[in-house]
Amino acid sequence: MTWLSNLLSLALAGASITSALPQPHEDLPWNINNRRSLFQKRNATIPALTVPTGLEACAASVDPVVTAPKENIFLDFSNDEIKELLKYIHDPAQGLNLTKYPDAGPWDNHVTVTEYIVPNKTAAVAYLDGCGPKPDKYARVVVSHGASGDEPEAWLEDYMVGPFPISEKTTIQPFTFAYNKGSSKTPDYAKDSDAIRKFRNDICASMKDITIDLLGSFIEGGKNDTSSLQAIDPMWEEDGKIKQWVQWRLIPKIAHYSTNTLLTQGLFMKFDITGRDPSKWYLEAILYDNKMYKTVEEFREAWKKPDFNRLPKAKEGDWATTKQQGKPLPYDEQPPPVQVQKQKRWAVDKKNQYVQWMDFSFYMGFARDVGITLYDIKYKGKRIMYELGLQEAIAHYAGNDPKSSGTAFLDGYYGFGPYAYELVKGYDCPESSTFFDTVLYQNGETTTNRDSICLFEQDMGYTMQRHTTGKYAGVTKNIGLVLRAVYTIGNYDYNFDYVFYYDGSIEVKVRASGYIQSAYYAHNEEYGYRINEHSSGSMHDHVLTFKADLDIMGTNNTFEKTLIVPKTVKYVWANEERNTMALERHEVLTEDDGKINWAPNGAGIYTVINKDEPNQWGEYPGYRIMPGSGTPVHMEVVDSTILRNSAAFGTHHMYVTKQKDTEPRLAAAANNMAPSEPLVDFSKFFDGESVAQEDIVLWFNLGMHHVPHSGDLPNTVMTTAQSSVFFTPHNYIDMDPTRATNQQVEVVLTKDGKVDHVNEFGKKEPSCGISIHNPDLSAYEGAVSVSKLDFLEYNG
Ligand SMILES: *[C@@H]1O[C@H](CO)[C@@H](O)[C@H](O)[C@H]1NC(C)=O
Ligand SMILES: *[C@@H]1O[C@H](CO)[C@@H](O)[C@H](O)[C@H]1NC(C)=O
Ligand SMILES: *[C@@H]1O[C@H](CO)[C@@H](O)[C@H](O)[C@H]1NC(C)=O
Ligand SMILES: *[C@@H]1O[C@H](CO)[C@@H](O)[C@H](O)[C@H]1NC(C)=O
Ligand SMILES: *[C@@H]1O[C@H](CO)[C@@H](O)[C@H](O)[C@H]1NC(C)=O
Ligand SMILES: [Cu+2]
Repeated sequence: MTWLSNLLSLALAGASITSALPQPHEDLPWNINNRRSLFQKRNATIPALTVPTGLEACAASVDPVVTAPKENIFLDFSNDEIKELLKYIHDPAQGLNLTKYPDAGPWDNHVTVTEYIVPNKTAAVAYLDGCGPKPDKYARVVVSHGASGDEPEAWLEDYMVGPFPISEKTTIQPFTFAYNKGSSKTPDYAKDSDAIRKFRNDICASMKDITIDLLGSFIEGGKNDTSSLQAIDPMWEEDGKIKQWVQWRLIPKIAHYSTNTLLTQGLFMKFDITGRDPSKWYLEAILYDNKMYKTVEEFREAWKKPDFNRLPKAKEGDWATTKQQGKPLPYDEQPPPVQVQKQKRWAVDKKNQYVQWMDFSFYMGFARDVGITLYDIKYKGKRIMYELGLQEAIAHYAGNDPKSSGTAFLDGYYGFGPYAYELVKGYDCPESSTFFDTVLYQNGETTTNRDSICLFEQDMGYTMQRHTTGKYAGVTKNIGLVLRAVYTIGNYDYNFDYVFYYDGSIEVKVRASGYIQSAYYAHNEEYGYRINEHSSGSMHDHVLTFKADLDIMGTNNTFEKTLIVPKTVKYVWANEERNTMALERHEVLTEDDGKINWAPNGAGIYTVINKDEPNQWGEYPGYRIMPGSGTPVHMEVVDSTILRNSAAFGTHHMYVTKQKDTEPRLAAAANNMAPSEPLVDFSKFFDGESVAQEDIVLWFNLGMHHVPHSGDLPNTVMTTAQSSVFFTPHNYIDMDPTRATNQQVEVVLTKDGKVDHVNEFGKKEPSCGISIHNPDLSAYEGAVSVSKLDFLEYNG
């Protein structure tokens, strides 16, 4: 028997252990070795617990279902529609001159993203509210153009294809309505990445003797390479030329751990890779120990001199792996509390990805660039938000070296959607969650991530409300509904939660984990803590921008700032002035005042209200946005030299603009390729329009100033790497809506302090036991990609 082999019987509510019945359990492949050796080392024994009386195993329960009031018009295409689309655009008659993705080289055109275009709000709302037809379906198709040999650069171009299904009415047009650049074309510097890699590798190979001496590693471009090059991101433009700085990094060797971002080395190289002709590319500089060399020869001359200063070599080690290590913790091998739930209390329409919980309902959408978006969020039957979701995520680094100083990821370029991997049951989400698959289409393939979104109820771990006197004790549980996805973009893992509460609040929360992108320590003292022999923590800002299109009792809304200000007042009843405080109400009237920072000292209330619908006391009903966990941040870098015109949403904590069908998103994936000339420049959203009693959109930032310390090794931990805001009803309902819940108790006392009676408010008793065990993860799978280009094979 191992400690894994417990079959515990748990009461249904509150997860309190009522019995434990040891049972043999199949060995699980995933953690048994570590855990069992720990167990054996400590010679712990599990006391045999007795079977309780009166609790029977739960019968299978039926999950609540609901039928979405309308078909979900925010869902991506089906497999069949994507096949139809691919076939249509690959048809030579359409003139796109496409080569099937797997066969396409850098000098061919091929399709990258094929994605459903979410309908315009105007059309969508008319449909949802029952006064309009189902909106026409259109696709966004991104083509990587490499075939036109006389162009100076390869380029990406977005097209709008529709309506669907394909008919004579279907056209292919440039997709420009949502791009305020006025064009949907962007240079595609990634097109020649193979040639660039070869070009760089050859130069690295020519200095193998030097790198083996200084770094203990080399690059030749073969399987045996012990280092790799990590380039700045995005691409760097200097006087119209394209420059690329790269940093050397050790290739990890220890097991499966992706430790490479911790294995940074102190050698940097700069290449000019302007244009598409590799014979015109050249090495421009080598940087080692903060000294620049123009050529390999110059570097070699310096290296040969006896006084050449050698910096410490980067070394891999267990410190960089996330495996279990360190002294075991007391009693820690015993099973911790786990969350179990027998009867789901939320209803789902799986086909329509529609959810209903307590007084909330919403639809889900899922996109390549931004992952999950929620649509048509209703509370007590009324829409409070038309749309809520991520827009873009910046990770802006700083450093004395050209790699840290040249890196500011715009993660939408890589996309969140493709990296929503299967969630690990019992760890990422309770096993009793409702899981959803996500599907998306790029490069002619369907990628399915099974069980990559989870939905579950949770005891929030603190009470929603309570009060005690000598006469009674009244306490209400705080149960929330959590919608969760985790996106692992390269080295970093972002956990996104949308949490719904009994009091009508919605929390939007991001937590981060994964490997930091470290810097080589030398000369970086001002840009991070030294966290081991060769690494600096490399300071950076995470700024994740969201869109919240609130509609409070209709679309005519106003953003109000109510400041709490010190004030000196002479009251009629007082003899002298007194220093006190008061409220100061400001309405944001135009977009000119639409860039907003949280007031210092938290002395501000920020609400979206409807002035046409005052309540019985003359106050305007609204939803308030307020900071939750973490410190609210915007980008600390001003006018980023890296991001140029692509980060106008990082300058403040939040923004208010007028809703427009032409401004559905504040960024575009390809902005990363041309930061000075982005497809969408958010600053252009501000053109002085009225936002007083108009359909307004709130864009807000979550994030953190991340200055990694030794505790970020090997991975950042989520306790402190988190940030959230709440949206909460504000004069929106007459009283606290949590009073309606059954999940409260009232202990009423007699005059002499004895229990007179206990009010249970119609709660059901736990009536059966649930077995708990460590989750069986043997069926866990990564992303599964299936080609949708089969038809091209038949066509030859
Ligand atoms: C655990 O048990 C083994 C075998 O009974 C014994 O040799 C060993 O000393 C024990 N270890 C501890 C830490 O008690
Ligand atoms: C179509 O693309 C191929 C490369 O895939 C290229 O050789 C050819 O010139 C292109 N045709 C036209 C008309 O642009
Ligand atoms: C959405 O609205 C814009 C602006 O009115 C229009 O150009 C575009 O065609 C509409 N999109 C769809 C999918 O109908
Ligand atoms: C890699 O190293 C092995 C063993 O030293 C050698 O046989 C092989 O040729 C090397 N491969 C390359 C591509 O250099
Ligand atoms: C919104 O306000 C405008 C005037 O600013 C008015 O014409 C329109 O009818 C209002 N819409 C609603 C839904 O009340
Ligand atoms: Cu970070």
